[in-house]
Amino acid sequence: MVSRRNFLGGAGAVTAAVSAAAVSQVAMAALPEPVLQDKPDTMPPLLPATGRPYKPVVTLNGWTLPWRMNQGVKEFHLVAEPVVREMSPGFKAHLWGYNGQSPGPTIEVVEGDRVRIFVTNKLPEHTSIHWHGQRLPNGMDGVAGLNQPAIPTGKTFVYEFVARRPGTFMYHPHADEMTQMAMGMMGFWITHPKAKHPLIDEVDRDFVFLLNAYDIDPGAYTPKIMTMLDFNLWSWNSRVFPGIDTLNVRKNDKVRIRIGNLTMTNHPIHLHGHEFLVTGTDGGPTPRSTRWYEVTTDVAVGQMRQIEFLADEEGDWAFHCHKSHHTMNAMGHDVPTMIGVDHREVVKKITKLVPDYMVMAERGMADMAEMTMPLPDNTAPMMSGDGRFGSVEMGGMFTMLKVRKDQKPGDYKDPGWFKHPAGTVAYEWTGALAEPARFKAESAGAMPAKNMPVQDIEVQVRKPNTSKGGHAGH
Ligand SMILES: [Cu+2]
Repeated sequence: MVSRRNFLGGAGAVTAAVSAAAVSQVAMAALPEPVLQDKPDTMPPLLPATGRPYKPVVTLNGWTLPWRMNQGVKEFHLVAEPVVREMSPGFKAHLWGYNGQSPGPTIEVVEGDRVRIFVTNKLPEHTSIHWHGQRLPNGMDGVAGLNQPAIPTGKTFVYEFVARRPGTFMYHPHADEMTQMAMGMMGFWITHPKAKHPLIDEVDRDFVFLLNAYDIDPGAYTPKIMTMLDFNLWSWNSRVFPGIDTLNVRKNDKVRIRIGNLTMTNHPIHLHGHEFLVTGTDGGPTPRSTRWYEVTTDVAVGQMRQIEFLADEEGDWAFHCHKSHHTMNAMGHDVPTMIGVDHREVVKKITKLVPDYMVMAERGMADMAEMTMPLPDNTAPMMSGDGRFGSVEMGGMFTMLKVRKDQKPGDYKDPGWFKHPAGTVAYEWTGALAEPARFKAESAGAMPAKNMPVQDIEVQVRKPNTSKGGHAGH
């Protein structure tokens, strides 16, 4: 749950000693109390108690930062600090983040709000925050050395600007950026429209999450910050499947999902069972004439894509990155493809030398999901997660959209597995199998093959193995 921690040391004692009337003045002159989150749960939407009204978003496995109003200014307090993030059940990573978590909390404001953000640096090195996509004074843009001096360890800087245009933005350091983003420092920023906007529709559910990636060796806790492409943990809001919460909606809800990419490669995000429109980018809402239906949209590096659809098909629908290596968790991928290789003779020989020798993946990799081979401590299984019918054989950037007609409006709880109506699940054919017709058709082509070899040639396919432990080039 959200907790409050006093970073000001003796300030609490000071305010207790002065009169009640003076307390609020003293408190308003001080920093807003930083609010911290110690759990990776998806928190319910934070309804605005002060300031102008808006319909809040829900951050997947995250939360929205509370604020205080100070003479018409919306004040937030971000604390950059080392955090322990549970990336999936049983797997904790030592990251850097904001206010107890990585990513940091989502900041939600309204178009036209004057915003003041206090940033306290509790990291072992300097930092800064860049407000990706915002219109603001140049000196508030957060590039250390260019727009401001970096925030030294132990110091607090203040950013202040008016949220000029509605949209979806991100925040992240612009000081030792490679290290600090590889360690998980990032967050989302939503500026809601101040009035009905011709290009921004009202929706029933509004989800947000960031795409991020880490390279953490199995059994280790801290990301390797020098990695450029060979990441082994592909995460949404610093969570990997089965640690990513499901997106639970009511049938016929209009749903918006805002996805920002702060990894170093692109991610084609794919939704099953529905078609969506891309209704916004970091640049703002897209003109209606530019919208067309998709089931996959590529979110490139440093981009935000906002998708919208009508959730009118009940069920548990997969929602994932379409790069198949991004729906797996850490493992050495330095494994040659063994599909179709008959190991029986060679295994007999090897077992004489290495009694424990185990053949991996000669029928594919599906066995890996059920393999009981012990993993090092603090390691997410490469692919796991049980569905209603068995292992889903996934990891990384994968979760589900759960559409239910009896989900209550505003209820974000997981409804459990979908109960399929009778006769609507793929089933085994148990009748006689007819001989495939294609053999008879083969020679009847309009363009008969010429110069074919007299004998059939058999080819053994073996995937090239270009790097050590590699996701090279992904
Ligand atoms: Cu991906």
